[in-house]
Amino acid sequence: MLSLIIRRSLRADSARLRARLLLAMTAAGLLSACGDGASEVQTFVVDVQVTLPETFAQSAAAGARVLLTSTERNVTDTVVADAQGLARFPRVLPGSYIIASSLALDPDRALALTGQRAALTLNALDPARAIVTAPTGPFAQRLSGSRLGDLVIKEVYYSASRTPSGGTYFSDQFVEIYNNATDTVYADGLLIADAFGPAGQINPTTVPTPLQSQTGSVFVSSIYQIPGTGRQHPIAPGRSIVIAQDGIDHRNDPNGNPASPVNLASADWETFNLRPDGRDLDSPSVPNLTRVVHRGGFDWLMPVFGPGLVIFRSANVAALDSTLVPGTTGTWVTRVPNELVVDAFEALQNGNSAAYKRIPAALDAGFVFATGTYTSESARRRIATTIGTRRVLRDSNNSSADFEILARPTPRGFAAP
Ligand SMILES: [Ca+2]
Ligand SMILES: [Ca+2]
Repeated sequence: MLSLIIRRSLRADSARLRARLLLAMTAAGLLSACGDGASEVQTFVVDVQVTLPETFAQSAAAGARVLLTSTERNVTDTVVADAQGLARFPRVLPGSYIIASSLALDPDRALALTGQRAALTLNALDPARAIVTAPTGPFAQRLSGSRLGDLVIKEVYYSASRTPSGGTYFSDQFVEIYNNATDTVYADGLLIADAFGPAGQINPTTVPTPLQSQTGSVFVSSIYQIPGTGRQHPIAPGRSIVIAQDGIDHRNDPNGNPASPVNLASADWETFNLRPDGRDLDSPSVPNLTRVVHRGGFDWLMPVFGPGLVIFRSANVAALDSTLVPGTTGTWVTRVPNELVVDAFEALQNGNSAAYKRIPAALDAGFVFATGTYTSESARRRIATTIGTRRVLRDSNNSSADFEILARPTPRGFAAP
């Protein structure tokens, strides 16, 4: 019967391929004489063990589709992996194969495995696997795959601090960006910007931004960018980067505030606004973000009443539209279309400030607020679940639900320093 299978499969092949296969079988010493004079060839049991990415909650890729394709015969067999992620091909002819696996996760299964409710397709490929002797064990296939845009704003310390004598100090503000995905994400080129508009009824004449009605875009004042050529600044799953306004130990630096809650001397980046008067401090130990557009203060200052922030990507940030804010004579903003936004965060002055929202609801349906200004409070994204040691942060595109206000910031961590 086996020889029949061989003959049938060879019939359609060219004489050259047939010669190659027979040569391979001879070399492997696999030919044996048959009673009718035809040759019978040995076949192998081939097992493929499919596993999920290392950062997932389980290892076995149950239900993965495994495709074994003969490169000589251009024939594909498909087997669905069992509950242990094992796919067994019972009769494999000697030859060269492509082994490919795929697994489509629906939102519920993705949630259980990754902590995020979003459909996901995983893949693995072994493009050239020679099988000329009986395998001694299963061939391993490790699936990989990730959604795009899995960087999230993890923490925003905007309220700033009081000095021991009761003065105000805001150079210790920072933003932390976290890789909420299951694969490494590169920060290269990531853009960060602050939404234009007041955070609430700061004074009796304050009105919400007139750009609120344009819900398809975020209108931003200053834009800074993480440098890099594409793969220079990896962020591993469950890790983060800290962007300081000034990358110094604010508690001990002569320019700092002994009552500041943070040491940012080991921040990953700082915003540096080069000015003729040198008023912004350039910490030598912390690399500077690229200043794309700077409108406003002597540094990239977040409103202590509450900022709206976006992180976004654009292949050509210089080409984004700038527009004059209606009702002003010289206030310019840059329009960032919603579809470029990777994540958004909004804090407003207090619980009655909803009318002042600057971030469109499609990107962030809520807002968070501190008890006041210069309180050292920090807004941090809540933890949705923990898989292994990796925290998966809540991301429902609603800062009201996703963030909580902490009494003290927790840069690059989850415990107070
Ligand atoms: Ca700075
Ligand atoms: Ca610096």
